[in-house]
Amino acid sequence: MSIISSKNDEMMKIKEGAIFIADSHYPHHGDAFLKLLLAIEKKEIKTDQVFLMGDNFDLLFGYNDYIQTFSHEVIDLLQKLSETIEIHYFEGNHDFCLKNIFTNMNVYSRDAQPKVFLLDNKKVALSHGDKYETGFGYNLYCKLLRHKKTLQFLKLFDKAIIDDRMKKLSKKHICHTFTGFENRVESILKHYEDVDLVIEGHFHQSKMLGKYISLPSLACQGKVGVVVEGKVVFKRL
Ligand SMILES: [Mn+2]
Repeated sequence: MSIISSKNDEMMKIKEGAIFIADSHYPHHGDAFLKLLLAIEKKEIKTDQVFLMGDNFDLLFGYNDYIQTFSHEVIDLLQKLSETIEIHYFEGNHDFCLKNIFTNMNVYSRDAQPKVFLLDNKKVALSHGDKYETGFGYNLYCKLLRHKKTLQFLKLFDKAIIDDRMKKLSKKHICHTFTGFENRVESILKHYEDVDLVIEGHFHQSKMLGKYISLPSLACQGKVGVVVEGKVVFKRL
């Protein structure tokens, strides 16, 4: 399996105090994301490494200036923070094609996920969480939608369409308990037999099931993942 092939010494490390921020769905579902980033900027919260695990924006993609106007405060702040802090951006299904917006970060498209990091000597696979067990239709949709030329030329995201999409997203209920989540986790974990830990967002469940960590959604649970003494814990910061 390709994700496992890289040697341990080539892998990037997850640092003590690293913060995992997932599914903030900014700007529609509260401003916890903005507040958290401001606290990091003011060094009220100290960290050297931030993992943005996807869907931190309710809708954001590259090659389109208009979409950035909804979230410019947070985009500016992230660009600034990325000059002094190591930031890894795992694109989600609401935020993608971001390499040109966040040029100082390590940005991982859905195709580049999962990415395996080391936490002490443990192999940890990181991804947004919509990579496996999603079905053919979803995969095709993702491929098309994330294509630069689609975004540029299909006019799928003209101003009126973006306005309509933003309005619909702002009314969407995003915090649900996933019934049968254990079964979904079990099938996801079949893709990860050779890693020690899997960390994903996307599901908004805030649960640890064996070696699977379903991160809290900052919008739903108001928490993030933090590495404390080599372990990921969920915290309200
Ligand atoms: Mn998602």
